[in-house]
Amino acid sequence: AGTGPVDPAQAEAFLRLFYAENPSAGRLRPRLREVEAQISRHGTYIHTPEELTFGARVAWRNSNRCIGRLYWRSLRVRDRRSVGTAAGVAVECVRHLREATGGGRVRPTITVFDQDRPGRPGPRILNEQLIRYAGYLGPAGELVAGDARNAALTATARRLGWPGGPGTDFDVLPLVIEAGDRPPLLASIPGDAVLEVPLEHPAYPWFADLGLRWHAVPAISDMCLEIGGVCYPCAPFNGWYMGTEIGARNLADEDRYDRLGVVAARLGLDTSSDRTLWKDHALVELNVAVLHSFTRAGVTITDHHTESRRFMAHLEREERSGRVCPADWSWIVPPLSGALTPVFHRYYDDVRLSPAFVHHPRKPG
Ligand code: HEM
Ligand code: NRG
Repeated sequence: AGTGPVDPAQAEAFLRLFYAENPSAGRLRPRLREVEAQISRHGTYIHTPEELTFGARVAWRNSNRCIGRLYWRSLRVRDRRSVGTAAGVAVECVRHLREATGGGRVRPTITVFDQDRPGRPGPRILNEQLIRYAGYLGPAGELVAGDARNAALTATARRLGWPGGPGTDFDVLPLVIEAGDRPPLLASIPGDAVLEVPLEHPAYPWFADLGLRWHAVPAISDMCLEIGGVCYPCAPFNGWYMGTEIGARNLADEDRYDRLGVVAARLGLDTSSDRTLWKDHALVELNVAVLHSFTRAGVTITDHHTESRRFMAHLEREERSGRVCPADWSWIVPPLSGALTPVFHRYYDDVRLSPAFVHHPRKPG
């Protein structure tokens, strides 16, 4: 991948996989010759729309860290390979969000933009996800508001001319998009393209006063989609959330929103010692609030028990299809009640398969 020439062996391995799993696609040989010719002439080749769709779905199937892979065949693939400008990427990302959000009925979706070519990289989105909350730092580098995880991106956006948001804990950052040799483009996302859920608790009316909320759609935008040696550096994808991602990590981690303390205080828990398990208690109530609020708002979300069972079904189905299902235990096991879920009680084959989503080296800034 990258911006060097495509390795013909990787192209061939992908085409063999494509024709093996898509018997109605016709004959491998002529396509193989065509692709070899394209590579020797241009250093890269162009996937057919069918190859692209299959490649993106299999990249999901091959995501070792993802527990949500049961529905990999249903991924919607938006082929926007003709879009290579930063402004074009911005427009299509907003459309992606609207279509994928579905008014709360979240649809797993990927938009694929222009590919890397030798000496000519495709566009890139610097944001880790399409929707990210700003993290504002004070003079001593301390967090003043928002999500500390996004402090660097917030600073980058400021440097590029973003005036900053209102300064709440949940200001949505603009997209920062690179294409060609131009300086990165800042593109704000219209508010009506960002569905959010204010959090409340089914039993504690005070919970709503904490002012917590989260966005409906997790859309990872900084991973490269690699198919048959071709790298698509700009290919944002989304599914829906598993509640623990928000309740047991984003809002609970000490270097994120760090809210277990306030929740415990409002619950009246004894926080004088770790051994009272006040953190554990607060964590459960926070996760109850996340699942309850998304459900009440009509926004798709899954819980870790359901998703673990689905993943076990996925493993079985993959085995029956004669495939290994690669998985990374440390990412698959949920960060809450791990041993209560079936995915905890076994080991996995953590091999790297292709097509794949890969983290490309982050540029400084
Ligand atoms: C990671 C769930 C859809 C690709 C994860 C993680 C969870 C998850 C819980 C671990 C995240 C973390 O610990 O930070 C789900 C659910 C989905 C879904 C419930 C609902 C449909 C998708 C889709 C794709 C995908 C549609 C791609 C087409 C990935 C990848 C990772 C991942 C590449 C690893 C991200 C990284 O390395 O940072 N998923 N996922 N997932 N998922 Fe999924
Ligand atoms: N933990 C991250 C999101 C990572 C991917 N999770 C998904 N992906 N559910 C967070 O924002 O909390 N997905 O494509 O659905």
